[in-house]
Amino acid sequence: MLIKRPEDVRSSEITDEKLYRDRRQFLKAAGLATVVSAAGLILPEGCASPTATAGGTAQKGPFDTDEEVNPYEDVTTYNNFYEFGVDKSDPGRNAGTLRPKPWKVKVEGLVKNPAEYDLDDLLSGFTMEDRIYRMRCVEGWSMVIPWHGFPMADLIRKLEPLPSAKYVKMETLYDPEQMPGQRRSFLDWPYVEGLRMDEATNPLTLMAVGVYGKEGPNQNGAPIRLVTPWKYGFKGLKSIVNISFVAEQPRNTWQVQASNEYGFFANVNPDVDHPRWSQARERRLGELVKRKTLMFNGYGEHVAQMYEGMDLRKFY
Ligand SMILES: Nc1nc2c(c(=O)[nH]1)N[C@H]1C(S)=C(S)[C@@H](COP(=O)(O)O)O[C@H]1N2
Ligand SMILES: [Mo]
Repeated sequence: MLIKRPEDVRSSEITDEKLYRDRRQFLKAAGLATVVSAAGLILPEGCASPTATAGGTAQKGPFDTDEEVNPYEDVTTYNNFYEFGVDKSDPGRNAGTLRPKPWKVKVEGLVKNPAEYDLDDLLSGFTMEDRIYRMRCVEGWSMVIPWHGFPMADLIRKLEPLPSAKYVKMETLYDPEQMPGQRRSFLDWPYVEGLRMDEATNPLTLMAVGVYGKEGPNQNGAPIRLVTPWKYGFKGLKSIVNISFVAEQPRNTWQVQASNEYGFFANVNPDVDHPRWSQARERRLGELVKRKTLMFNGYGEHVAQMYEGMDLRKFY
């Protein structure tokens, strides 16, 4: 498969990315644990405490993979975001029409604090972290992405769902003017996804506001998107405008589209094939030889307990 690479990635971004990777490589080679600051600087552990720097720093967390991070160019030019076209290169070229600021998020349903929030207000008080996650798309490709965001559990704690809330349902913006792909109705817009409450509050689950230590870009789901690294990529809905707490399991977009091919849970599982292709292997972007796909994408120690007693062949 050939990957199209548009020429329009700004050189300053490429430089940022190169610096970021080179520092990581250097520190890895030197055998040093790393501390990633909000500004993208990496210092040997011990040189900075979490409160030492303006803007804050975050220690390399227990969830970060040590695998090589994909370049900024991969992360921002090989995307799935059908609201901007179905080719992997479309979102990077077309997502400029999205206006991520100002942004409103409506919170509704079984929750103590329903309201239409200005995103800045909703996020006030949250500390952004950088987390390096392995990501796996149902189509068979994978990437390692440094996300910039905060645990979804923090947001849920702030919103205070009622005990009757069992699931959280989320929706992407519907605005064909900003998202021209929505003028064609091959998907049932807006894109919808959901998580069971324990999944939403799992420490791995992130609300990302950007990649590579800063906000944006649009093609990755600005200004706020979901990241669940043990699930196939389609669970990670982008550009969220609605969060509702519900009692029943919601129908997500791909279930509506093809319920024989896509389930609600979408946990990465090398033993359960997609009806049209195997899920046993994956192609990491930038590599030629395929890798074996890991159960729960390698995150079993953090998430497997949530599915104990469930038949994961039935609940795919
Ligand atoms: N709104 C919306 N969210 C979406 C999609 C989409 O088409 N629309 N594609 C999903 C799929 S299939 C994948 S693999 C990931 C890709 O995220 P990335 O481009 O940031 O790597 O976004 C997911 N979120
Ligand atoms: Mo995907």
